[in-house]
Amino acid sequence: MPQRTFSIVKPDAVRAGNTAAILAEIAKAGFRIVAIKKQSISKAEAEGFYYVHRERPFFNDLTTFMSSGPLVLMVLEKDNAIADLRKLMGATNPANAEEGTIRKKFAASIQENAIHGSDAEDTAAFEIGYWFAGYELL
Ligand code: FUP
Repeated sequence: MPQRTFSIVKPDAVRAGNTAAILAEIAKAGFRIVAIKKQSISKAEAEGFYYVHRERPFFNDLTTFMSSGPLVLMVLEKDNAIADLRKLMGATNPANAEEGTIRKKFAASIQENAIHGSDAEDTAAFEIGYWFAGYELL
């Protein structure tokens, strides 16, 4: 059975005009797009999404950034999707990201780091359900 994961092209990457290039990297790596939508999100929606990080010092800046402009929400599918997307993304801080990863190519900083990907099966299920209704998963 293929696995599903949740991903975001973050506002920095959308603003910089890198959406299509990032989608191309995702397609080249063999992911199927189950659902995709470009929209802006509110600060409150960002806070709910990043609820696990609510006690972290970067929570306010992170949720302000995530609600600063349009982003692209996606559900992606392939065998081993969660781990494979994390590998394709590269390290959270682009300074530590490996050559060839999306963050190495497109991210500017640890906060404005171009892409999100779920880190485990339970977070993927929460994140998919947070942004998409069942009937949108095709
Ligand atoms: P990742 O799973 O690689 O996206 O990283 P984390 O779950 O650790 O962090 C989630 C988001 O919080 C990161 F994408 C960016 C932001 N963050 C900061 O802004 N500063 C930090 O020091 C750590 C994370």
